[in-house]
Amino acid sequence: MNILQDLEFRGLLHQVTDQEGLTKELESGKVTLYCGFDPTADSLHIGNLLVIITLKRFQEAGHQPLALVGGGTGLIGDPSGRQSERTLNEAEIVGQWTEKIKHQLSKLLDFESKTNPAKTVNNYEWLSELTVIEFLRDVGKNFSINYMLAKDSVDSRLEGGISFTEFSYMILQSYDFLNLYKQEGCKLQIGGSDQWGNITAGMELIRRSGEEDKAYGLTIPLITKADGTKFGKTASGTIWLDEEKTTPYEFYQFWVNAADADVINWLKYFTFLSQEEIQSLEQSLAESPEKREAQKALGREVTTLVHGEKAYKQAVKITEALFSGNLTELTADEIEQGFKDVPSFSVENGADINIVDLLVEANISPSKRQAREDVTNGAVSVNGEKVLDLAYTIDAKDRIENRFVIFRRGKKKYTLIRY
Ligand code: 383
Repeated sequence: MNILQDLEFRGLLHQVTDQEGLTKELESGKVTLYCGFDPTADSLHIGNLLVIITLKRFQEAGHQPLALVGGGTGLIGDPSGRQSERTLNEAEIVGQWTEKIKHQLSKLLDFESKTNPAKTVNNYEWLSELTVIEFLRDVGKNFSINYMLAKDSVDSRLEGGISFTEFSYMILQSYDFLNLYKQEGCKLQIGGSDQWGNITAGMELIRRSGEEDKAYGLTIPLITKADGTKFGKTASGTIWLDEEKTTPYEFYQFWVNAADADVINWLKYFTFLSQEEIQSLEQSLAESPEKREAQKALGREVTTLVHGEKAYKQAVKITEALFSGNLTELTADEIEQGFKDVPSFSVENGADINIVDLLVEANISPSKRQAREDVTNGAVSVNGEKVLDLAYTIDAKDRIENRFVIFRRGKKKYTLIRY
């Protein structure tokens, strides 16, 4: 199976220019391809992950990926797929985000390969050197306004309004493609379906610049969820690739909670499991959906890819501890991850305190009377152990690594006491 057939099997081929020509090109040797990422935040998120994984698939098939960070374009703002004008971020901030994103990308592709190592490039390097005269005279002359107005990214904004800045964005992305074509022999640009207009504009610029060889474009589909809600967002917000913003445990939870109707597609999209392995998970899903084998495999593969084996194992450990209620094995760091979304109560000085008093003070039980009742009824546990003694004192022995005590009232209501 060649790379395009593999992408097709996975449902990853949305649009491609001259599939036949590209197939020949990919079969006749190493092709250099690129995808760009604008620093619009301090981290990439799972909306970017699919195309990064697609770059990885090309690399595994022997081709050479360039990951472009838009240090220049990030200062301008891509109108593609957006209903309204972006607010510009400070240049200094964009510079910091560029470095962060470059670092994230460098962990996801193989930069050590002897034959086809990945490379990161930053378009600030050449865009910041382009003078306005050159831009208008040499580059802009290749774009007709009519052509630009017909692009979705512009057309869809004509009514609501679009600045000259965002209107010009496609020219910059096109110039990148031309530049990488000349400097790196890069013949293929890939991206999400929102990037089709920008990618084909770049191909047009390369053609008009009288370059001999052809350039190609390929897009992958926008991920839609079976229930119609937006992919990559949960109640607690965007799923980021930065572990400081979304902990590996939360990241794992996102995948493990995939709906039955989505999970097989996501296995195809986001994992390197073979067709056979995916088929057998599909069978397991049909026969014993309650085992959630497909979801667990998805969680394992994607979490390991992004955060590594150790973080994946830790995420499973936290999940199991929370499920069984047996919390004694968890370290303070694991508690921090697993209980991020649980209400917490901070205690300034770690003085010893009676359990009933603490239940009231930390708003776990609404009143002293109720707190007593909760304890006697066996509804309260401390670090996973039921406490029935009204005279019990919470002290150093209960503080996990001197930082946390975990309370549970009833079946599921957790509160984290922080010291
Ligand atoms: C900049 C300069 C280039 C080529 C591409 C770019 C970035 C591009 C863009 N991409 C999105 C982004 O950065 O805005 N103009 O947030 C997203 N991508 C990828 C994929 C996606 C797109 O980073 O569909 C989702 O992740 O293409 O929205 O020379």
